[in-house]
Amino acid sequence: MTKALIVIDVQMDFCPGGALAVPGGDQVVAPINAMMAQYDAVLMTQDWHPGDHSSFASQHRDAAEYDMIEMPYGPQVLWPDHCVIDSAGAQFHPDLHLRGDLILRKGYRREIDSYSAFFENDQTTTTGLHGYLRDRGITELTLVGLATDFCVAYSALDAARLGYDATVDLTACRAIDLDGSLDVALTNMQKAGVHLLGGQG
Ligand code: VGL
Ligand code: ZN
Repeated sequence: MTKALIVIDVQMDFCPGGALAVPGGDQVVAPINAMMAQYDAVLMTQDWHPGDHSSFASQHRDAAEYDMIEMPYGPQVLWPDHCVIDSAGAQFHPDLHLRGDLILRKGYRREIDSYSAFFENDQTTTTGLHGYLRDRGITELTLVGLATDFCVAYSALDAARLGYDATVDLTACRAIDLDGSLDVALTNMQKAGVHLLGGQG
């Protein structure tokens, strides 16, 4: 059994003071650093959007931040501008150990958002991560990072659907919790057979 730690979006814009700050987002850094040595591989995702990304409320007339709109590929939350390519907010938290085997960037196409590390939000366009993990014989995944109810949950649900033994360690995750989205995400992950460790810190 080869196991990987997948560290989701531990970036400055998701930490306190950032453009899309997740409450307590910076508190995941220390536990994640401490976990790394227990894994055969450590992978990191980096939310990485062009400045005119279609998930930004600023790109839509008559729309406000956190509105839900219908995109050609399905419903999409409109976010504050965040994780713009090469900006300070897109950088990893400076204390995060970059003992990464792979950094996977996602959300870099203007037309489509990508919460999951495996598929963009149309749920069919692949990021290539499944092939990478298969090639390396990695079958067991632990997911941690930001945010529990968006990029962590979407990644974990796809991992379970693809047949990985998937665990989310909630002690090293923090949530945005938009209109009950955390409860929905936890329920969906439980139903999909994702193992949930620890409580929400
Ligand atoms: C995320 C909203 C927009 C996340 C990324 O990392 O959970 N959430 N982009
Ligand atoms: Zn994003």
